[in-house]
Amino acid sequence: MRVPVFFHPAQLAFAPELEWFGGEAIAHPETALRAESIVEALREDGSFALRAPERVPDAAIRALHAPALLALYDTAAALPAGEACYPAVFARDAVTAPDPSRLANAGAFAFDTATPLARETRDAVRWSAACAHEAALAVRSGAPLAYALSRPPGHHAGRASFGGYCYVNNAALAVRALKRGRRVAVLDIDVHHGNGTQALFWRDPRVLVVSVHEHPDTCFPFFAGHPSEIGGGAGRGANLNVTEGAGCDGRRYAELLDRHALPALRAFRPDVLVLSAGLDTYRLDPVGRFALDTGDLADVGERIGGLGVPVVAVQEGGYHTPDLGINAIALLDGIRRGLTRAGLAAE
Ligand code: OKP
Ligand code: ZN
Repeated sequence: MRVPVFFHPAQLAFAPELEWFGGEAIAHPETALRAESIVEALREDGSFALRAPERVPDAAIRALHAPALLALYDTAAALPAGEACYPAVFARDAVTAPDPSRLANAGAFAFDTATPLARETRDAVRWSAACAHEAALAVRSGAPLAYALSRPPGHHAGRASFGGYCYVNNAALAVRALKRGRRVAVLDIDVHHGNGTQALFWRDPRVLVVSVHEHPDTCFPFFAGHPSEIGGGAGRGANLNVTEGAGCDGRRYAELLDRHALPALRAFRPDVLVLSAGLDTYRLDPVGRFALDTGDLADVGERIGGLGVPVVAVQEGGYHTPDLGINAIALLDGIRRGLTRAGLAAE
């Protein structure tokens, strides 16, 4: 089976230059080149069917995100070329509603200074979301595996919040496209906790969210991702955070999957899995501090495919550009092998 892959060139037009972190400006790790290098590797490989997605319906995005957040992206679309807005004022105790027609109010929606707004942001994130939406539709129509080359990433974006290079929650959009009549589980293997996804399904007992990541005591996003966060209200018990310290290698990671993440997923008996497929657990990643190698990522994929549940893989982080292509292929091939072994004709 050729794995359907969704990507749109308009995702490349947004290219933030800088990230502000801890009072310093660094070159922004979330580059357009990330996606380009994955596209190139998948093309060369030949076992992937690359396509541009259809436009994602506005209603699908509006079901997920607050109107004011989307209005803020519209406001940013009127910025002059080359200008970027970095939120710097975070009015946490404001007594009036933030005004999304004023970029000076962006700090009411942002939770960091790493995630700028520019005129190209809105369209790029819409197409990034469209990839996830379309990959979900492909799996809904029977594909055992589909891959959304989403960029910018999405798992940190909440209903009315953006941050961690994320603006629209692509994986959550895929969940919503699949949810009717199906049990959907999310597995987030990005090295950072998917706080946006966790928040969006916090009270939802019908969507299990599992995230494996570096512990928030030492890693972005710092304020969420602790093992004590298990969901709220009716959703209590439908959220699982599995954490490890910096330096976690492939062996230890496999243990975390086998002992914690996979048993929880199996017990939930999902009809479909949305995989937040971050590649920043890689040993050379400049942002993450885990130590998986390319073979480990293939092994992670095989374990996930071994669940025997169709997978919508949505790209999240991963910043060591030279190896992103081989790592994406390792993960996807691993999933394909695992699915085949589990009896889903994926190869
Ligand atoms: C986004 B995703 C780096 C500081 C951390 C924010 C990290 C966002 C990660 N020097 N900056 O989950 O890959
Ligand atoms: Zn990450």
